[in-house]
Amino acid sequence: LARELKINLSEIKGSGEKERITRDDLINEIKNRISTTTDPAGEEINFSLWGPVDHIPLSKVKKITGTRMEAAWREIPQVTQFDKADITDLDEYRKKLNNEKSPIKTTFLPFLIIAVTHVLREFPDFNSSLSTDKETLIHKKYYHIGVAVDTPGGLVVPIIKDTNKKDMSALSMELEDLSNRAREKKLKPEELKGGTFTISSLGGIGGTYFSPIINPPQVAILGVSRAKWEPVFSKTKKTFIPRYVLPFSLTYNHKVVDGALAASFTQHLGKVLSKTASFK
Ligand code: CAO
Repeated sequence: LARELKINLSEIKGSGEKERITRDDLINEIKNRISTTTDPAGEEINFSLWGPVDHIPLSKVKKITGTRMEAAWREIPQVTQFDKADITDLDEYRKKLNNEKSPIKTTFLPFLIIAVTHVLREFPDFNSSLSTDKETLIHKKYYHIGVAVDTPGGLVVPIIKDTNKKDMSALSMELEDLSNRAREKKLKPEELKGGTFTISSLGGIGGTYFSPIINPPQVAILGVSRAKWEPVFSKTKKTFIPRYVLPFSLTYNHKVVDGALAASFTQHLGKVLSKTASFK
């Protein structure tokens, strides 16, 4: 039978006496090959037929995130608006803050949180949720910003509450504390609830633009990539000048927000980030 079906017996592990390959072993192998080539109803594919594999169980966090992301992807009509901010002055200011013997290092995230909170106050639709019957938009009068933190166990999003009431150093300290505890799996359940908007920053790693997925019941999320020096044309100087430019993306629920409003949001965010006065 093996010869007729061109099956190499050395690839089959025998279950019979002294590991002999039985007729049943051969039939099981044939069934396995049929199911892997046709995969009719999402049946498990036997990848080891084509080479060695390892099976690594998904962490609890990865499984929960995966289920939530899958639901968000299926249920929300989401669009991503890409934009850039000139953060040359902001970067100078950040370096100055870090040189002034500040007890804690300031990264870009606290600036982003302040800028986003400022823009959310002017564009309340982005700080909202849809009611379950999808007929009412619930504007939230509080600003609780979730920050995506990459941990060995998977992605965790602790919430910084009342960001409109906190200054740069308070935000820096809270951010450091929350991201450390997220990595040590020491966050309390209530520290992961009640977020009104999320920031996902991959700027420390690299890349130019990505499309983050909305974290329901929120209606928008900001994805931040790595700033780079770029030649920008100056109308007044009539020449290109080097500017430090931050690429960012805003994914929004198109049931709640239209493209024109999303583009206004990102333009406004770009302006806020370009002025150091926004942070003093
Ligand atoms: N452009 C250029 N440099 C940037 C930057 C940006 N947008 N963002 C951060 N950096 C720099 C920082 O300034 C720092 O450099 P210096 O040491 O020279 O100052 C360095 O990159 C590392 O920053 P960081 O990433 O550790 O710090 P952060 O405050 O920006 O971010 C945190 C903290 C918790 C958000 C981050 O560690 C993290 O976990 N990011 C991953 C989030 C994620 O996985 N999102 C994807 C979700 S979808 O799967």
